[in-house]
Amino acid sequence: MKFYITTPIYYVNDIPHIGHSYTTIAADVLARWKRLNNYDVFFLTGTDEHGAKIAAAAEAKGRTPQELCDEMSLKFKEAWDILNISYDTFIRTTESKHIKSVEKIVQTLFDKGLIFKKKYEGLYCVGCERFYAQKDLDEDGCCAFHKTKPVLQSEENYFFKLSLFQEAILERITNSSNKDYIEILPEERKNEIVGKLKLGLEDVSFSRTAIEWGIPLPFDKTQTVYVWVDALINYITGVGYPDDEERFKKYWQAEVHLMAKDILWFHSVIWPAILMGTGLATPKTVYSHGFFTLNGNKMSKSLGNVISPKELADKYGVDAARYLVVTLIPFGPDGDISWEALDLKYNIDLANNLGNLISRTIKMAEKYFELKVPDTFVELELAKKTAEILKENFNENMNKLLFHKAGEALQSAIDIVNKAIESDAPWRLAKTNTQKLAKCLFSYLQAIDVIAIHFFSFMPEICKKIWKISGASGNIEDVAKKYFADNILPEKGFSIVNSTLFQPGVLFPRL
Ligand code: ME8
Repeated sequence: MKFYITTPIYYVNDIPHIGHSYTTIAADVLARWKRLNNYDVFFLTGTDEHGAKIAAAAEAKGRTPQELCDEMSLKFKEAWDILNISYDTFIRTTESKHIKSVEKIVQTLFDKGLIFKKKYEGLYCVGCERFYAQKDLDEDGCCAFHKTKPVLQSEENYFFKLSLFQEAILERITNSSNKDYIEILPEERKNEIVGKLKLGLEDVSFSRTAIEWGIPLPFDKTQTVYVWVDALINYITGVGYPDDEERFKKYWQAEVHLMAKDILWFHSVIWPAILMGTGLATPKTVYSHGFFTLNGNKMSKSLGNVISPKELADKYGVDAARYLVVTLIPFGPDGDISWEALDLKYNIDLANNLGNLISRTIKMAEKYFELKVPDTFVELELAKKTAEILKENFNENMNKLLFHKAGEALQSAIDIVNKAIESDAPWRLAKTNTQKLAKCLFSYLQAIDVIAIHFFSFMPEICKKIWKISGASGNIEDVAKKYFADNILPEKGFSIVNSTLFQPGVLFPRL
């Protein structure tokens, strides 16, 4: 089965920060989880490079827009390399294949009579790259996301007959038995979208006359395609539209479009309408997580409180940073984060809980078994118990993108093994019952492997190391794929008896 997941494509006027990292890590964790579950995954991310905002940012830096795009898209790529993001394609909207894709969609809509010319006057927020009605602004007349006043713009533009799709979109997002059902999650955000949709849909401007930095309309080169239309189409270009028919047929529609709530409207209303107008399938799920603040403040370059992916990786290590960022606050609602909260979670979950489990198990092997996997009766009770709790509390939460809950399940699995060690009291068994001691060590190693298999999507490189500790055979990804397909532990556990335990060093140095 295939699974197509996307992140938003990020604007290149900003440097990659923890907000972009949050969505991208979440998408990566899900992509890796689905791969382990034997899905044929396609994972797309990239950069959004046209529009007034980018042109203005380039001008402010004395660069051409293309120079800025080249430089900044590289910064996003570097950030995703640092965070070990396993995307299949990184798309840029200035690529010729994307331009071709946009031209084809816009021309199709035009040919179908869904695009018409109209004079329009409205309040435009450059930060959001969209028009607002007065009623959508706060009491000072500012947009909620940028706290700036949109400016009055008057143009003759090409409009898309969005209003024609109101009923059809409402049907698709509210009727779960419709074969083209679009699931919008979380539920509360879906309700907001439904409420707004019921108030009516106005036709929307799809082109700009004053903005040169964009893709010219194929049927009127004096205007450029509205940047949001250009951007949304990336999701089909990324899987081969229009030239690579085979790939497109295989991967489109998207199983999950992931983003924050700021851009949910575009993804759950405008994008489906474009697709329906063109005659293409709509996405299956549109998932918007919350917006987070840093110590109660909005993150911004001017406040100087932006956390970069590199800072995160330097402080905690790449894998720990990935786990912490995506599990710190519940996935869905808004939340507040801080270095203090990240440090605390690092110490509790990783340095103390997981780190301690690993180091005490290795010490035990070293002290009593010359660092060898004991050759003993296979003892899998503890591994089975660990697997059971994960099956109940981890898998479903991962599939529902409730990463914080999946993280809790991992921690309780680790707790079970740590508690088993305490109640077995190996230091006492060493004096009284060395056979049982051998069985105990063997069983801890198998349980640790079960944990590593489940932790893998969050911390791939660390889990590869953990996998080696117990002398487990094969590579962790292949074994995990088999484990999730068969849903059963290998008869003799994962370790090869008598192999020497790998010592990974301190995995999570205490802060
Ligand atoms: O909107 N909390 O790009 P963008 C959580 N180019 N998520 C955050 C965040 C925060 N504080 N800050 C950023 C655009 N994000 C368009 C998208 S898609 C066809 C076009 C994440 O660079 C979150 O995913 O402004 C949010 O939706 C996205 O960055 C906005 O990125």
